Amino acid sequence: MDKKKRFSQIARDIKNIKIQGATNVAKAALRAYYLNPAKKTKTKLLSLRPTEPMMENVLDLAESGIAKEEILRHFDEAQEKINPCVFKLIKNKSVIFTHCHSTNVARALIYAKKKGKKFEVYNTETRPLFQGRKTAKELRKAGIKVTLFADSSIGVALSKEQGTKKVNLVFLGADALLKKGVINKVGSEIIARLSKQEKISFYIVADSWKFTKEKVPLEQRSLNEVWDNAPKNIKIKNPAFEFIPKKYITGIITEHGIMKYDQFVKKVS
Ligand code: RUB
Repeated sequence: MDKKKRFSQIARDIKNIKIQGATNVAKAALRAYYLNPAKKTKTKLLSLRPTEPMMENVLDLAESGIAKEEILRHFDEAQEKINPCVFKLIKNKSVIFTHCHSTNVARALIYAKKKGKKFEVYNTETRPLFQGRKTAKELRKAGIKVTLFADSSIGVALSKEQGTKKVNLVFLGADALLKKGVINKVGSEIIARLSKQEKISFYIVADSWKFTKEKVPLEQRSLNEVWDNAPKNIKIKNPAFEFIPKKYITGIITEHGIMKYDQFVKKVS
């Protein structure tokens, strides 16, 4: 495949969420950028997922002349530092709740399992694109016990109702780390609020390169994802992300360690 075709393929896969999650999007965008390093390439890539500051941060580095391999190395190095922090927070027999699909969260949980922690995971299917199924399959393949809930069962799953166990920890990924809180998949804010109400520790697990001081737009996605061929007289909204204020966040785990949210902001500002 020539470079032009490879670029279009990656761009399509990012747009259609075949490549999803901040980490995978940033890595794929980097690969695509190096096929034709130019301003217009960068602009095109950034337009595909507007709520992804890590993609912008890595493309800025690429534009400034830093080698691809050097930038790519960061992702694994960050994850290797995140993993033991997540491990430390998990007690044996913990029930851990997560949402959507986050590479940072999934890798850390798989690491904890491999290192002998005994825990199980509750997760949501994450409509309309069902990224939760990807999480469930990945964790199950690693031998982790997983229970999948419809998004509308979040309240049941988090509040020990109808036969569910007490959730001890919530680990969510992030797309953007801002001064006053984080942006992640829709559904995250209600999970954060319920966690506070139920006194469940709520942690963000994320590479610090997702931090930005800029204003981040919230991506609105195609209405067909919610209801393909819906009757024309029904209005549909399909927001992809939402903001979680820092008051709900027990702590943030990045390659800099486990920190209070304000402490993290101070560190990276
Ligand atoms: C994915 C999502 C993930 C973050 C973090 O949304 O909200 O929680 O991107 O991911 P989408 P990671 O499926 O719309 O991209 O930990 O992989 O960087």
